[in-house]
Amino acid sequence: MIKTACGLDCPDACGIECDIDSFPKIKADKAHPISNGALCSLLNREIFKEPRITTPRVNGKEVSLEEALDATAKALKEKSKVLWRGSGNFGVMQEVTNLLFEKIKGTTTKGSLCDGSGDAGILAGRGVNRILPPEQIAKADVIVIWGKNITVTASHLMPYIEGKKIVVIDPIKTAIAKRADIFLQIAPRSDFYLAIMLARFAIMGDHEDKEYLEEFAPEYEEFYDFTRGFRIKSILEYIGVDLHIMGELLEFILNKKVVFLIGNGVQKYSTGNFVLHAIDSLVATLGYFGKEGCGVAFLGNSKLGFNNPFEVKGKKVEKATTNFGDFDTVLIQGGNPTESMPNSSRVIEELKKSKNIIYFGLYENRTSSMADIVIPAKNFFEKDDVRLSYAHHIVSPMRKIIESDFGISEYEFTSYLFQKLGLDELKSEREYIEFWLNQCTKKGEYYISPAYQKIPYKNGFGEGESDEFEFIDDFEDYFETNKRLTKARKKSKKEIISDEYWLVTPKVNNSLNTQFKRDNKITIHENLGFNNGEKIIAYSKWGEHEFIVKNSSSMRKDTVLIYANAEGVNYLTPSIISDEGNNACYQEVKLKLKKL
Ligand SMILES: Nc1nc2c(c(=O)[nH]1)N[C@H]1C(S)=C(S)[C@@H](COP(=O)(O)OP(=O)(O)OC[C@H]3O[C@@H](n4cnc5c(=O)[nH]c(N)nc54)[C@H](O)[C@@H]3O)O[C@H]1N2
Ligand SMILES: Nc1nc2c(c(=O)[nH]1)N[C@H]1C(S)=C(S)[C@@H](COP(=O)(O)OP(=O)(O)OC[C@H]3O[C@@H](n4cnc5c(=O)[nH]c(N)nc54)[C@H](O)[C@@H]3O)O[C@H]1N2
Ligand code: SF4
Ligand SMILES: [Mo]
Repeated sequence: MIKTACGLDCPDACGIECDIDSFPKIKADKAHPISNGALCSLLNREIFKEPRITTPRVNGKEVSLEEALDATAKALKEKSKVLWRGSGNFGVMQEVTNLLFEKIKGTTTKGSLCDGSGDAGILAGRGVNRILPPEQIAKADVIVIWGKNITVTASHLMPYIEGKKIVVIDPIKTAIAKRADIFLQIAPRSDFYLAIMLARFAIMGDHEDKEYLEEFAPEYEEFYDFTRGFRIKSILEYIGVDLHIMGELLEFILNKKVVFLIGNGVQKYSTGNFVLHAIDSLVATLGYFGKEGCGVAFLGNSKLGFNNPFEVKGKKVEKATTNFGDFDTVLIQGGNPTESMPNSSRVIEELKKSKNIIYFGLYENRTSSMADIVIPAKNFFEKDDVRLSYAHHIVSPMRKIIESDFGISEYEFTSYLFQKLGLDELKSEREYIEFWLNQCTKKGEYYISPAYQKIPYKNGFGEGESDEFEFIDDFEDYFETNKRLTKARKKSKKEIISDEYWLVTPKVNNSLNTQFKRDNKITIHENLGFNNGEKIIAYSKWGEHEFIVKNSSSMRKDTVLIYANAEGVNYLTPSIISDEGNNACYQEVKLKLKKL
């Protein structure tokens, strides 16, 4: 029996037990503090059903691995080259290819398709983005699940919230919303205002934690002034809630142990950083940082506290809006940018301009179909690695379970190209893996991240825990009608245009981003006049695509849902970057729908 961990980009980072003789039958590692006895359907089923790329290709012709790698070496000698890495595998050894790009003076990327704006908002307030340990979630009385589809995207957190009072804030009536004590089905992209209003009402009612604030966040009066710069009535209308429910919600979370589980949903906007900063400012006002059973759990920084041997300097371009056409050679590793990046038609046009597209991955997809060179990768059962998590502090060795007779690991790939291009020797794979693990503490058979703190922010904020919390004091938003919501700006009567719909694009059960099962559905409010199963065109100023209608009573009338794995969804999304954090803004768009 060998223990390893799931490498998919998922916060749970479950432990796995494998018996080499019965592989691919695998089991959850029952002793692992997070996997609590069960894996999800992706590991139980989907991953083993998915056809792999087994043979390398150059210009459409099947070749040997050596020929494909030699063609890669030649392409990497071009003047300009970029490495665009996705998050198909969350192991730390994915990043070893950075060392290659450093040596050949290539470009890498900065920013994120995922959580960059939220992270920036957290850094603005707390100075450092620490993970709230799940055991603190377990000690809370009330859990506020805010823009996080926990039953789908972090199912192993479910036991931690069992039996607690639940508040859900989401434009969609999700499975967890159906079980919530309070559910606010707010308008998409209104979370900033909700957080600001809650903080304002809390201070108005004298509910701020003065003792805490004096010590850890003394600028709270300025923050109160900031919250008063927004118009209550028009904001509540915009969010789609009334005063009564705001009062009820506040009552529900006062003087208790409260954990806020914040998901990606709130920050897929240009203003995503402001949203997390506003939520954190609300939480600080209530004195809910640094206390047992309290705090905010967003997607944490899994590499916090580690020395990363793969961190390189050099030129970097925005990951979410990379202009592939600026480069002679594009190496795409562990990602599917023609489908996962926003504004697909732009991405495809840009890629067409590049001379050499190299795709290094496991599965065929639209990106592999465009590639000049295709290199099959090994999956995480076929190579050694180390798995960190963005939701807890367990660090798991990922162990090679089977010897695969095709494909190449990222370490072997880098090592081959180092040799071929006459670069210095790499350290051995084992040395890198040990370097990561040796930075951890050991607890029984598991490793714990060096960033682990039982109660984060207990002694204060910032890296050295000696800083104060910085409240939000600034907000800029140029999208849509939001301008009318600040007092300083002219009031306009313009209402939200009724035949334009907010797009929400959450994750779904049987896929992991664009890996595994895909669909082409659009879920809409049942009274919009479309029939179940009907084909429609959804379009935005960025592009259009055809989808199949699914009517649902879980939707708001002003919102449509297309899952993040849906084929074509990113033809509709904008290639813009968040105000801070260099993040993609998938939901900063309104759609129109037309019958076919
Ligand atoms: N509309 C919309 N789009 C979104 C999102 C959204 O919410 N809405 N979410 C965004 C988010 S949060 C994320 S994280 C991104 C993810 O987007 P990407 O990072 O592009 O990830 P995937 O689409 O899952 O593609 C991963 C690919 O990695 C390859 N792969 C898997 N394992 C390995 C390995 O071990 N080695 C190598 N070399 N390759 C491997 C597989 O072939 C797979 O096709 O998508 C973003 N796209
Ligand atoms: N099964 C499965 N699990 C996954 C993934 C997957 O593809 N499949 N992907 C993994 C990855 S890469 C990531 S980043 C995480 C992300 O996991 P989550 O953080 O849960 O993110 P999402 O699923 O994108 O969206 C979460 C919720 O936000 C809501 N939402 C959308 N817009 C808004 C808004 O404006 N305000 C509010 N309050 N809510 C809003 C959506 O309706 C949805 O319920 O999941 C990971 N886990
Ligand atoms: S995808 Fe997530 S929930 Fe499923 S086995 Fe992997 S880590 Fe666990
Ligand atoms: Mo993500």
